[in-house]
Amino acid sequence: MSGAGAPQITVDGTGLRITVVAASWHTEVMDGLLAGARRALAAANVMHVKEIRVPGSFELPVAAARAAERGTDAVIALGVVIRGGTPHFEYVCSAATTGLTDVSVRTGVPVGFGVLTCDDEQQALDRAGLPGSREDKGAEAVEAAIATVVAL
Ligand code: DLZ
Repeated sequence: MSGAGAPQITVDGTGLRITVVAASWHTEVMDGLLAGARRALAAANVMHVKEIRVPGSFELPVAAARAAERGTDAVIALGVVIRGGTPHFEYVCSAATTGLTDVSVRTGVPVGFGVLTCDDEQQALDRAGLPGSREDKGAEAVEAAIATVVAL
């Protein structure tokens, strides 16, 4: 984990089934988030991984809901929303955050929140887990979700 006050956690996901739901907007950043999530899943010894791609972050909650209802130990939601010149940013961010929270609380399936909500592309690249990035939010979402599964 990274950022002020973030805990250092080590997770073991042996035997868990994990579903990654990933949006497709902002290809370079998404490739970094996905690669970070895959690295973290391998490091946690998770063998059963399903990946579902959707068009945008707005579509993440329905994909997460379907995965949770079909049976998975945790969902990792990955997306990138970058502020533009219209209020669209707020609507997509709100739909993704509220929707994913609702799925998690309603189903009891932990959702790792790996959706970047950024003012510009550089902020997203800094957090994408790419070479030169300061942070790896895809990996952090995996660690948080597995830690929550284990805690519950
Ligand atoms: C329409 C749109 C815009 C403008 N920006 C983004 C973005 O930065 N990140 C993202 O994940 N998705 C974006 N979308 C697409 C919406 O999430 C959604 O896919 C469309 O509104 C169609 O439902």
